[in-house]
Amino acid sequence: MDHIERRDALTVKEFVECYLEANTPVVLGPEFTRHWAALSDWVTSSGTPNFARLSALYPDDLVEVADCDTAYFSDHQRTTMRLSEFLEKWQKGGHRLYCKDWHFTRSPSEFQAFLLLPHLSDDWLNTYYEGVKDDDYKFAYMGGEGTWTAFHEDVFRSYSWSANICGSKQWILVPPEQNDLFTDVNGHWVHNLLDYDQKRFPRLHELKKFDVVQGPGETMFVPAGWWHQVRNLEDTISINHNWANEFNLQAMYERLRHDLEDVRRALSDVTAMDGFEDHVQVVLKANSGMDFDGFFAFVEYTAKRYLTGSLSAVDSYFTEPESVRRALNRIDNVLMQLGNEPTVMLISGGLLPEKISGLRVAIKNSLEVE
Ligand SMILES: O=C(O)CCC(=O)C(=O)O
Ligand SMILES: [Fe+2]
Repeated sequence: MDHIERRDALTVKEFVECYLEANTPVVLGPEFTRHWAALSDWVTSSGTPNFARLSALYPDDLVEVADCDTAYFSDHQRTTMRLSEFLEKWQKGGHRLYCKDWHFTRSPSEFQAFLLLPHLSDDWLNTYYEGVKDDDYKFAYMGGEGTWTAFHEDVFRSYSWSANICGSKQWILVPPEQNDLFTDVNGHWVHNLLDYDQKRFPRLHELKKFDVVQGPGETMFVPAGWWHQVRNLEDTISINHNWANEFNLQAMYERLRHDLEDVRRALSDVTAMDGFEDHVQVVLKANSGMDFDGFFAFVEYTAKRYLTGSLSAVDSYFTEPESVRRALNRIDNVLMQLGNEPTVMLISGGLLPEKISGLRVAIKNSLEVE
């Protein structure tokens, strides 16, 4: 692969085979989002943000705003304010303020800004978080020229998709398995690929990476484990989701296993304490947003949706018998690995192994019937 492909037309099956299975980025052309209400409603006829309309639609939404000139650990310093206040500051200019991770679909506004593309509809992560935790990974981002997101990998090794409502973004996308090149001796990764200390990251110039400019209406698909850095080239609004499904479930699990080892290493001087393994799980949840119990709950919720046929919100490709079998087999495979993980016997009062084997029996029965 020597460049990131752009596709103007693509069936769901093609998307699955060429990009999801292959864990390869792609930019979907503006045709895919042409009917989205946000493209006409959040934007003026000249293609700039419609500040008045946004303020009127979402008057009291609270948003997190990053100051892109002030680094804060691996992110930028953030404050919370009303959306209308952010929009005023943005119009005034002066600071590189970036409204990030705005959960606009949870706003009291009923406005239907977008329609989930069928290609991106097999979303286990948001289905679980919305169904069980009254939360989601569905966001809008808004900021002027020069606002940017530091180099990172997405939460839980999820996918992301990000569609520009107006404006354009420069993406630097880095294929997996290159962490050694961008991590310093203390295990900290580089903040800005375009401006860094060569002594701290002496091999960073060897990094294989892709540079892509994403225009208005285009949607970027970011595969699992691809690190990225993003910069707005003009006043830009985007809608994005983190999401996951059978194609990155294994990657999610491996990520959690890897994080578990990191926590265990960090706590190695208290290994002998009572309840050590449960303690590791508490720290894992604080660091990574999920522990093993949580991962099992996510997998169990998803498996039960398949077993009870509750898949109504997804494109029909994903509910074909072959797709369902594939998903259940992948779930079963990860459950097998989870069940073989020694820590699983020692945490959560020892209840997980039985739950895992019960679910595996239900999956096996269902696969045999079909
Ligand atoms: O648009 C941005 O600034 C960041 C987007 C991002 O990191 C993502 O969609 O995963
Ligand atoms: Fe990201």
